[in-house]
Amino acid sequence: MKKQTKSFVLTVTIISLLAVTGCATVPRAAEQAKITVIPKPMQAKLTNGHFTLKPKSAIYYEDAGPDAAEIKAVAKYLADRLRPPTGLSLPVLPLGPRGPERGTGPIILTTRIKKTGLGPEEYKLVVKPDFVTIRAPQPPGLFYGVQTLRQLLPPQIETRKKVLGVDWTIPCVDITDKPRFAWRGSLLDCCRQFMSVPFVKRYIDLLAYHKMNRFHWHLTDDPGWRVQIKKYPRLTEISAWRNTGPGHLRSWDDPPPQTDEIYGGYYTQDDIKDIVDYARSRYVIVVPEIEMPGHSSSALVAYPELSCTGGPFKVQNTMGISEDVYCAGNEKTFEFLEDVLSEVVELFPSPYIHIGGDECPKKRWKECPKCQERIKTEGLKDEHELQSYFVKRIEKVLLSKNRRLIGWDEILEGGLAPQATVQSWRGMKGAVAAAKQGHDVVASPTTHCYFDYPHSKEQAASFPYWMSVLPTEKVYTFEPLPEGLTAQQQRHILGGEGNVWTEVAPQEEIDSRAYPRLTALAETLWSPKELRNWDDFSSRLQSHYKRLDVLGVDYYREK
Ligand code: TNX
Repeated sequence: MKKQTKSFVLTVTIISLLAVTGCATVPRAAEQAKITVIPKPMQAKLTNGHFTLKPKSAIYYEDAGPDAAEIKAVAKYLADRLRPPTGLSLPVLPLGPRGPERGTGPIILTTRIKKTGLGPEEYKLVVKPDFVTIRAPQPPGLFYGVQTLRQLLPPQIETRKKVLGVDWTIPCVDITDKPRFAWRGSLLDCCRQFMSVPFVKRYIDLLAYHKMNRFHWHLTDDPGWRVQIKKYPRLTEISAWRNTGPGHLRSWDDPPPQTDEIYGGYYTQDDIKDIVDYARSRYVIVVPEIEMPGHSSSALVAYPELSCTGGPFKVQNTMGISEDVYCAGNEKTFEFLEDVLSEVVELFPSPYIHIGGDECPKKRWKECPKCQERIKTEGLKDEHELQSYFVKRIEKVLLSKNRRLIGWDEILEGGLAPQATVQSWRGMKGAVAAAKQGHDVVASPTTHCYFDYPHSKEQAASFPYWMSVLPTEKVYTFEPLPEGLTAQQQRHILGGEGNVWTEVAPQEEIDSRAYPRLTALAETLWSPKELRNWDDFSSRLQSHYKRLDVLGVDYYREK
């Protein structure tokens, strides 16, 4: 402990020395720079001078304490990002008690910072002419400091091959930053459209770039089951494939397709482990969604005995909601789901498992003797209470595996499961109701968070009727904390998500649905509310577009 304090003092002394000498340099053009970082940091000011990456620059990481390996990984991640465009292979070195070697133009990643009151994602970034330091109490903060650093460098830093003729210069800044909300997520629907593994990783990379930390992966739905479950091989042999060509799903009242093409795909358990690891190294938690009791008919195609009618069924090849749902009166349904969830929790370390729960038509349950019998024996009032019974049983399974249940706001109907978290999508009513009952909430109302909706009126003409227009400017007004909650209840609002449903958004159209709206959402979830200013944001966005261009993001171009 004593030794650490000593070396801390020494480092600070060296840093201060460097600072004093460095700041004396003559100001240059780089000082005209503005800080255009998205999401906007909590506090940021430009100081004198600029730092330039040099062939001798090195990245130093804190090599002590339980987080040492993770800090080194963040340092290596930074070196890996810088290498292709700059052509510089910056060495990644342990910081050591003496601090960095003089004259190396060091970038220092350190957890030597007074820890009181600092959250795990908080960081301080100081850029001086002779060095850069990112200080954070924990590795996620260091990672976010690195993301900010990327956005301070010239946009060409995102090129994956060597760029000549660019000064790799950073304006001197003093930044203290932390997120407003802990849950900053985005849903990607890989059921209506299958997305490749590299594409999913890139999606996660872009989330992390905007300091988002939850990837909500929609993996099962009527038009396709996408997760390999070893105990039930027919889910990937049969439920993952449907009779359509690629592209937009047709509407339920359009004529049937005149094609014998088969479309689909699934993620093997190895693919999933690979994606989860990839996300973990970017401080993104993958929250899987396994839909029940509705939006589940693809599973019933393979295992019709889990339905009320016994089938037969076909994997749905239209938009819309199937009336065939898991039978709530059949014990086999619960055995199946428990088996599925047992494999799911092995694949996903996420503390939360999303069980869907939305849009479950009650028609089959009303006509099903087994479901009616269940209603009677359990003393339930109606089919809504039967849904609640269903979700509560599943919550018990998840709790026994040390996981928490999250579901769409329909899980409020008929009574919430005791420890459930609610994802509010039909406006913010569900958020208010859940928080008032002492339950945690993730907010993603259709009004501000549905990135499958059209950006403009012109676009709306060719989109499904239920989708209202959602411009980026409106996303930017999203307020996750609803009115009418006490301070205590407000604490239940964990954050929000931007949802990219894909009935009419195949992989090649995802970028232009998600961006730039996701940049606006990221700022509403990260930055202090007092800093919210559309004019300021949209001028930063103009600079940010140059970065997205280099990253190859095919964002929607506002007219
Ligand atoms: C509603 S949001 C759904 C999704 C659709 C989406 C299309 C939610 C819980 N359910 O199944 O894809 O609308 O906008």
